Amino acid sequence: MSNVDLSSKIPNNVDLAQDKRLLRALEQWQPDYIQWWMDMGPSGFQTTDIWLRTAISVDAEGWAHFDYVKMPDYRWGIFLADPQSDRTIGFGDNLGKPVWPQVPGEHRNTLRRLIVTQGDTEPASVEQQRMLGHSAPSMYDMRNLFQVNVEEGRHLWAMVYLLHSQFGRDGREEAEELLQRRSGNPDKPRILGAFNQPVDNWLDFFMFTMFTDRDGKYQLLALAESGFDPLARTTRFMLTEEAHHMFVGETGVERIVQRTAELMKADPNEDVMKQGGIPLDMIQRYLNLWFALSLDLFGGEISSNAASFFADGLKGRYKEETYQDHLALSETYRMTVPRDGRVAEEDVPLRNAMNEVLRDAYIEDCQRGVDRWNKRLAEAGLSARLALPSKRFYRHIGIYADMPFDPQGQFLDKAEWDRRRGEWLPSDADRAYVANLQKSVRDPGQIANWIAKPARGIKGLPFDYEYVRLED
Ligand code: BYC
Repeated sequence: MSNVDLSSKIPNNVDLAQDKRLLRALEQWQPDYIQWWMDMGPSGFQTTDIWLRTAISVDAEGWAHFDYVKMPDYRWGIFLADPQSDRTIGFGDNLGKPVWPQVPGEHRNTLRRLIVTQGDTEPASVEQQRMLGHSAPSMYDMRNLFQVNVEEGRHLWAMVYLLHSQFGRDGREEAEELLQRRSGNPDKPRILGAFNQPVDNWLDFFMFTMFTDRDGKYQLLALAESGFDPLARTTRFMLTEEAHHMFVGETGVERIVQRTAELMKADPNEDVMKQGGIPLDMIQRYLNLWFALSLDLFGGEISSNAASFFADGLKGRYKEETYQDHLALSETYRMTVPRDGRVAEEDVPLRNAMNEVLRDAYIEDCQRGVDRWNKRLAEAGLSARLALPSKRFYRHIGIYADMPFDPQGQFLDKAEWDRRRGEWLPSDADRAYVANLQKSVRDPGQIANWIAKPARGIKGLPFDYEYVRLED
C-alpha cells in the first residue's frame, strides 16, 4: 500500500517529499488556489466551523476523517488509488499492453485536453454554487453543500497533480488557467456548457447534484479504465467522494417531492403554492432542464473523438470488464438520428458511438432515481408522476442540437416549440417563485417549509446536530 503523508503542506500518498521540483511547483500553485477559493468559493462562512469529511487515505475502511474545520483550512490532499500490479490496457488497439505509468508522447495532447476538461468542471461547480450558503433550507443541507464544495476543490487538486507531474510547463500553465476561467463569464467561460449555467437556488442545486454530478460519475468511471495509469488511479479514488454528492442531489429532490406530496394532500385543490411548497409541474421543469444540460456533457452521439479515445486506450466504457469484446471493431450501436424533420434508426460503428453508450448507461441510472421519487408519490396515494424527458429534448450538443423536440421526443415546428417552452422549462415566473422561497433556516433541527427533513443525519449523528457552528 502507498505511504500516506498527512504532515506535509499538501497531504498525499504519492511520495511528494521525494520529488522536490514537483513539490515546489505544487506549493507555488497552492496560494493561487487559496486565493481563488477566497474570491470564488462559498460566499461567507469562511471563518465558520463546519463538520466536514476530509480524505486521509485510500483504504476502503477509514479513508476519511470527520471533524469541525474552517473551509480555508481544509486539508486538500492528493490521493491515488493503490496501483494494481501488472495492470494492462483493457480495451482498444493497445489491448493487453502494459499500462503507461508516464504520459505517452503520442497521446500527450489528447490526455492533457481530457484532464483539463475534467479539471475545469470542478472549480466551475464551486463557482456556480457560491451563493447558496446564504439560503440553505437547514443546517444539515448547508453542511452538505460545503462538503460537496470542498471535495470539488480536492478533485481540482487531483487533476492539477496530473498536470504538474506529467505535463511539464504546459501542465503548469493549464493549472493556472483552471483558476482563471470563470463560470458564466462570456470572456473566459468554463469549457463545458452546463458549467456556465446559473445555479441560483436549492432546486437547481439538488437537480445539479443529481444529474450533473452523475455525469461526473460516468465520466470518471470511463477515465478510471484509462491505460494512462495515474489518471485511472486518481479518478478511481475520486469516485469514492462522488457518491455522496449524488446522494445529496437524489435525496434532496426526493425530500422536496415528499413535502410537495404532503402539501398536495393537505389542500382540497392540491394547491401547493398556496402553502409555500414547490408544485410538481415546476419540479418537472427543473428536472427537464438539468437532465438535458447534463446529457450534453457526454458529447456528440457520433464522435470520432470518442472513437480515438477508445482506440488509443485513453477512455473506456463504463465497466469495461463486463464486455466480451474489448476491441469494438465489428459491432454497431443502434440510435435514432434526425432525418427530414423525423427520426430514423441508424446503426453506427460502435467505436464512434462510445459517447452514446456511456450516455445510455447514465440515463438508466437517472431513471432509477426518478423511480425512487415516484415511489414517494405513490406512497402518498397520488397518481401524478415525474419523468425523464426524451434524450432529444432541449439539446445543444450532438445530432439533436437546437432542434425543436418536445419532452416526449416529438419533432415540433419551431414556432410551436417556442410558444410551449414555458410548459417544459423553468419560466421567469418559476424562477421568481422559487427564489422567493429561498430563506435561510439556521437553527439545528429546523427545516424550510418546502422540503422534508432527511430520514437521518450524517454518519450516525441526528438531523438536529449542529453541523455548522454559526457565529451569530
Ligand atoms: N459543452 O466529439 P464531441 C464532473 C466539445 S462532470 C461544450 O462531440 P467528445 C463534475 C468537445 O470538447 C464530468 N463543448 O465530444 C460534475 C469537442 O471540442 P474540441 C466532466 C462540448 O470530444 C459536477 C467538440 O465539442 N468530465 O466531473 O467525444 C460537479 C466535439 O466533441 C460539450 C469530462 O467531461 C459540451 N457539453 O466528448 C463537478 C471528461 N460536449 O475538442 C464535476 C473529460 C462536447 O473539438 N471530457 N463539446 O475542441 C471528455 O471526455 C470529453 O471532452 C467530452 C466530449 C465527453 C466532454
